[in-house]
Amino acid sequence: MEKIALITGATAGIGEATAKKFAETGYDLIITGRRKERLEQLKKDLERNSNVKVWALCFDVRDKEAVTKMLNSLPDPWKNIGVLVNNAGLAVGKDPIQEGKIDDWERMIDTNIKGLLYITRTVTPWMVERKKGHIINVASIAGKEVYPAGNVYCATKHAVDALSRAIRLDLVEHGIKVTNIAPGLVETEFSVVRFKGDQDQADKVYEGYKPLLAEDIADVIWFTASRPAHVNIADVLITATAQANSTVVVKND
Ligand code: NDP
Ligand code: 8X3
Repeated sequence: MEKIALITGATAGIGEATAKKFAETGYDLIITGRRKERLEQLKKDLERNSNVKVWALCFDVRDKEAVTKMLNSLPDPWKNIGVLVNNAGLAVGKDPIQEGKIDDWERMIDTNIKGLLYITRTVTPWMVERKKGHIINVASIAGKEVYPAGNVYCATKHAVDALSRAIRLDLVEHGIKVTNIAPGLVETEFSVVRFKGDQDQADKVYEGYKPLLAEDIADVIWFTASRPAHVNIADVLITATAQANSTVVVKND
């Protein structure tokens, strides 16, 4: 196997689009997520359409033991991961701090920060050993700025942004690249998850302008991964043309 990418959160949105993009360009893939049926279907589709090998691992990134056990269960050739895309993540709720639900906060902290760390801690020693690899963290514009009622989600993405910079410092001497990807508003299942299944509330986030699509971010992730060995793209902020920052979006209505 020449090129292997591990993509977390590949059952939907940006992760799924990234898996498709990498498969089209000849990467064998390790895809992860909690929804087993979607993972298995994606594995079948990728193998059929792109003639690559796909390993599907179903686990919750918040489960430290599961992360370690599942990744360590990979056969040795599959541990030669060239690109790790730390994408699994979510927002839950959008409440001012005094009304915030502590369970929501814990889900975001456990998924977006701790989950990313569990994955990274398991995979990086394999990269260090080979003196080669690329870690791509999907952070957010919410890791650059804050917005009203974004409090804990923004804090988790600021943590991802800080980790991208810190991990780069730790791994530079081992020849490992680290890229931080900071998307603005992307129409995926993100808002349905954030608003706990309320599709109408989710739809309103993307009304009146053309939001980014998951494929737009997948293209950028792939671009950063496909640069020559001596080039590292450290940080990319991507928004819809209608979005100027976290709080200014020009809508037609
Ligand atoms: P989606 O909800 O469409 O996809 C999220 C993915 O993360 C799913 O595959 C989901 O898989 C996985 N995931 C969530 N929680 C867990 C968990 N505990 N364990 C394992 N996998 C998990 O959202 P997006 O594609 O939009 O989000 C992907 C990343 O992009 C996130 O980190 C998000 O914060 C970030 N982002 C999104 C933006 C947007 O506007 N959409 C903008 C900026 C950043 P499953 O449910 O099967 O476990
Ligand atoms: C997702 C984008 O603006 O909803 O990270 O926080 S935003």
